[in-house]
Amino acid sequence: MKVSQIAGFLGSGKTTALMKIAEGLVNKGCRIAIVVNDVGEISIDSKFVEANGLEAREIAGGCICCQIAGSFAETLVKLHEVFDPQIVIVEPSGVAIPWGLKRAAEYSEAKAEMVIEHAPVITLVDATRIDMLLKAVRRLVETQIREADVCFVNKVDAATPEAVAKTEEFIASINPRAEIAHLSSVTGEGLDLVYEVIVDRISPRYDDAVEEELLRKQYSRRE
Ligand SMILES: Nc1nc2c(ncn2[C@@H]2O[C@H](COP(=O)(O)OP(=O)(O)O)[C@@H](O)[C@H]2O)c(=O)[nH]1
Ligand SMILES: [Mg+2]
Repeated sequence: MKVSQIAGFLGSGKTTALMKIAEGLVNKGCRIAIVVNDVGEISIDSKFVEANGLEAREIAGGCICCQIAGSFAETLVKLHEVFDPQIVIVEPSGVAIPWGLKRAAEYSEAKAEMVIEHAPVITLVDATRIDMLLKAVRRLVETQIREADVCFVNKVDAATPEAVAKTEEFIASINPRAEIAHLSSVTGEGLDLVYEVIVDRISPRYDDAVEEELLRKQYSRRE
């Protein structure tokens, strides 16, 4: 089972993008599950399904959407047993750290006969609020960018070219190895790349040494 995480600060457009991505992948024939913090946020025609303690909504066309029940690993095990998705797309809480979530996902292997694979970690950065992000929650956004494989400058339909450029520069300064692209859930720009990243690419498994290095970088920078 492949786990794909879409990180980003609160309000950066994760839920909106996730729904578009799930719809697009379902149309391509993928069996998808979505895990979010709050199913109530999602307004979509759906019917509730409850199985094995997993409270979920089935969204038209073979996509299930659920809230984390118990631990994240337990939720993955239940999804595997109940729905057997090829790809689980996760919207972590706005303050989650991507590498920690990788490890949490791998814990599920001890609880069921399954192997977890990771899609590249995607981080969305809201270009329309880049000034606020840099001022108010810079450290957190830096961490999400540093741990990303692909960063999307999001809401490019509504941001000024200056804000888009500033967002790109910020991302490149924090994580020079990340691929940077544009995304808009309104116009659909960038969605094809998201599909490719999630379906065709793989990101390394959790590794203590890598996390140590990320932490070292984080805490050796200016205070
Ligand atoms: N203009 C524009 N607005 C967006 C886009 N994606 C999301 N939004 C809006 O941004 C707000 C926060 O989106 P949401 O998906 O709930 O963010 P989350 O907190 O990261 O899940 C909502 O009002 C969305 O309608 C986008 O691509 N363009
Ligand atoms: Mg959300």
